[in-house]
Amino acid sequence: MKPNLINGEWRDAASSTENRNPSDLDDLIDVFADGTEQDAHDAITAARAAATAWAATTGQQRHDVLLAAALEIRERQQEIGWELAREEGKTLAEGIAEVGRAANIFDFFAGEALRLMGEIGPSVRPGIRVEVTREPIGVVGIITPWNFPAAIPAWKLAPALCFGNAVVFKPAELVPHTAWLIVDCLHRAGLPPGALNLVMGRGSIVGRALVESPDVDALTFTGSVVVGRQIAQDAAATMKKLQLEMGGKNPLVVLDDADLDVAVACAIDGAFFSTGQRCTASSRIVVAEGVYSRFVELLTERTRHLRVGHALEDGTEIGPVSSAEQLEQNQRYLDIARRESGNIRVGGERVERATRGHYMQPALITDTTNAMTINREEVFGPIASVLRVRDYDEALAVANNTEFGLCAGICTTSLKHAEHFKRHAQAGMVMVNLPTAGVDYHVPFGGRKGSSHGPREQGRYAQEFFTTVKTAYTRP
Ligand code: UN1
Repeated sequence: MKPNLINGEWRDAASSTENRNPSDLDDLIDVFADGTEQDAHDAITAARAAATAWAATTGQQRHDVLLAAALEIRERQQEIGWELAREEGKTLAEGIAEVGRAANIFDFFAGEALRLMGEIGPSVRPGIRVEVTREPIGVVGIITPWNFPAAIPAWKLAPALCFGNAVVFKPAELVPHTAWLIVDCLHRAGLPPGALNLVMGRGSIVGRALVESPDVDALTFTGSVVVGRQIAQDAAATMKKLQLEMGGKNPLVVLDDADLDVAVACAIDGAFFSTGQRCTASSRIVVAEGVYSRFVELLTERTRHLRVGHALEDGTEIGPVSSAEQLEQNQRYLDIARRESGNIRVGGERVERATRGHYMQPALITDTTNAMTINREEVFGPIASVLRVRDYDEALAVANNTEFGLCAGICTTSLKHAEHFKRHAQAGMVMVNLPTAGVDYHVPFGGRKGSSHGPREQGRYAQEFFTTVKTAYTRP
């Protein structure tokens, strides 16, 4: 059994959960401890006890720990990337790239531990000096999703620790293996006992304990809208600081003047890579009528030939869906789309491969309107729909007509439309002639409307959530 890490010690649990490879259900990766409510409370207590000393370390000490972890993760990039792809089902190339990204994030935040600066200025009153400084918040709870088992933990753990917070980390039930490997690297990099605790287990037990505990000062969560909303409600009782990253229903606009090769490549990557299991996925492809037939034809052909297979096999472009539940959900959304008179132009069927896995062919749905369920709710699978519009103005209106606001993309060669779209897309991130998914790690990440709540993640902006500001007045 892979144990939890509580107060610097690896602790087994009374029960454990099997973790299987979604490309090959006969491949048992390992069994992982099911954290109990008591484990969660012990981890929170340990974090609380460790927080003061960890906050008092120098930036250099925190830098050194994070850099050591970054170096080990980078050195083991192939191995951990392989394990990630085995566990989550994204392709080996995607798994390896994601682990490289995680290493870069730890490296970046190692530096941020040294770069944290305050402000100093005169008071409005004579003879008084004002200082504005940032301090750790205390104990941070981290709850991560299954679709980026290395990168999302990295971009929450690294800033939490680099700014001097103690952490209790609960990874998604589906992907404890990658989380465990990363925590193991951090643990051996020299963190004091209690500064980082790992409690694997159920959201309804471990997650809930983190949300409800008055000893957790801040909670950062990436996951579904339903769970995010529930967390916001439940966390209100203790008024903890919250950062929630939830769904997307991201539009990719294709205008008449787009370079169609670029547009098709953006749509394929944005909609289907990582098996479409990204909150940044391009799930609504909004196409101007002048180019509609040609674009849809090209996209259909490219989608038809995407090679679905075992994540670890050479030549696989699209790995399996990560779980049976997710596969069911994808199929349910296809049924709804059919009922609402969408046309499944290509794909959508479950397929079999040499090993038992959750395979499905990516689906492209045409003849959809923005009012259909398929264009309102996040599916989180390899399913994209196409919406036909007259021109740019209608495209922008359709793009913004959603409860979400994470990313918005546009493919155009018109500077005027690109600039207008960057300014008027109601989204936290805008991409021009690029897929909506796949972002840098040194700049802010996050959305608007129903997609996000609280300060941005990543880059310099991460300090907004992971520190608290103090204003000090001095009469010398
Ligand atoms: C990316 O597109 O590179 O859950 C990152 C997600 C996002 C991360 C996307 N929080 O899909």
